[in-house]
Amino acid sequence: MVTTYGQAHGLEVDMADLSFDQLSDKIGPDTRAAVFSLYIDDFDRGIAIARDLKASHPGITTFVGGPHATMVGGQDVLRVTDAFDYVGVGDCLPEAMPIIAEACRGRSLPENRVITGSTFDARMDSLSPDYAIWGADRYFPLFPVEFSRGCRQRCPFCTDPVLRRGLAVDPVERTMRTVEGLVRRHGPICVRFVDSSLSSLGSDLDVLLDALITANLPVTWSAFAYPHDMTLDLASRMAAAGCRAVFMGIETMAQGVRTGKHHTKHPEEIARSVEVLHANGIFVHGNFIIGLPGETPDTVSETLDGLRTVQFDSVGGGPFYLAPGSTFARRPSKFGIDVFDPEWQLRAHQNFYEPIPYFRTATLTQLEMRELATRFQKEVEDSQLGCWNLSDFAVLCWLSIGGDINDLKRLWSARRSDLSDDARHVMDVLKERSTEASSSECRAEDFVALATRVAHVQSVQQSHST
Ligand code: B12
Ligand code: SF4
Repeated sequence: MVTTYGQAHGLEVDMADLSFDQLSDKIGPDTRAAVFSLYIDDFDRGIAIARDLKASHPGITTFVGGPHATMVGGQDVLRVTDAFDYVGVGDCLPEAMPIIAEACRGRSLPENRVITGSTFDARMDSLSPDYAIWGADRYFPLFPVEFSRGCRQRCPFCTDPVLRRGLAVDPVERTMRTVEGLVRRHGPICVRFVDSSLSSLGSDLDVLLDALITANLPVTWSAFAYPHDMTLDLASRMAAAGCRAVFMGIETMAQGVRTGKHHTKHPEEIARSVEVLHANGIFVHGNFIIGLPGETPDTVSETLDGLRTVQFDSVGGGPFYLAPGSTFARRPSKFGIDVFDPEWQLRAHQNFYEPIPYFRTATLTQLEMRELATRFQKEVEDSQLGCWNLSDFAVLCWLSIGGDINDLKRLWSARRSDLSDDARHVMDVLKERSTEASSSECRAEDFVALATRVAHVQSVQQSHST
């Protein structure tokens, strides 16, 4: 969306995906602005890159926006760092892009360094995303598409319902135009619907599914889904419309753990939803959070026992962390959460990977949550309760190059030492264990070509062995 707005303002835009690209390759003598779109997990790295850039190119104006800046708030981002000249909060591109354009044209800029949108109510952008900036050499032919913004559910650990108030749904014709345009340009494609909970969109989703089924496009897709929504009829229409994988936030299978999710009170919904999805050939990743209020070592065991009765294709997750802006963060004491560091929200991005304890629940410290999360992963792997953390995103990457899901599941769970060098490298990158794909010797298109060869070899080997 940032590049779409930039181009619509007549700017010459180049995009650096820092998983693969070097920012230095994108900075030229005429570069006037660098615009960062960051999440919590890459906020620290974004700050470091922006700071280096400002030191080496003092004439460049830096901007930051995205969900983390929105949740922390503009003034607080400016307290955290001086690496950014301007901070965009919320869905503010219509307001921010004229200022970015002024910076590019070397004109004077406003004194107020925080740019906010006209509303925090959920709204779709008036411009449709322009994917043309992505060449065929970008990465897998997998495209993010937004059909809605906001979330109908209100899980207290999550910031999706807080990022935007309410829910906005794109007109189905516009989403279909986006998908049809991608197919015209790229042929068969994979689409990752980025909606917070696509399955919760009720009649709007029905209309989209009908349109996809009628159009019968060569599109394979995945999405976030909510177990309570999942009926046999919905699963079969999703499959008919091209869905091959879903990501379901289960969080826990134990009673008494605070998720705010319907299926925690009605655990039978979990098995039922996996069953109807499997009956329609849809891959199911179940995601878990270890340490939500009410969690104890016994509830983790209860979840593991539950997992022995429900066959997820993939199980993933990690320790609970208090997220800036979430309902838990707004009223911690109501949920028995004790916060030790009054300024924790300013340090949340630094605490993402190596947390210095900043809170605890009534039942667990953060250290205990991490230990339990490690135990959880080990037990899932040792007892083969599903592939560990094989999300729908990796599944779509694999499908997009003609791979077979069962081959991927086998490679994913194999011992590293049993894999060929090529297969090991591909798995490491898909598992985000390796950043080698980002080295200058390995371009995105080379990595995709390697993954395609590995997928092909697997399917040949499988057909020989059967
Ligand atoms: C789809 C999705 C994913 C997908 C795809 C991610 C991807 N990289 O494409 C997957 C499943 C892979 C994923 C992974 C993760 N995600 Co995620 N994800 C989402 C989700 C549901 C939608 C994101 C999206 O594409 N929205 C549509 C775009 C257009 O909106 P947007 O990015 O917010 O941008 C708008 C504004 O922010 C603004 N804007 C954006 N950039 C800029 C820049 C400037 C300068 C300006 C002015 C404005 C601006 O303009 C846009 C509107 O036009 C959001 C929740 C949500 N509903 O937004 C969570 C969300 C963004 N994810 C989140 C997290 C934590 C993660 C992970 C770190 C989880 C983990 N523990 O590993 C990883 C990190 C992945 C990564 N770094 O790439 C958090 C971020 C919280 C935070 N404080 O940053 C969110 C909010 C969910 C949550 N409640 O926890 N995610
Ligand atoms: S966890 Fe999922 S369903 Fe719950 S509020 Fe967040 S996005 Fe919505």
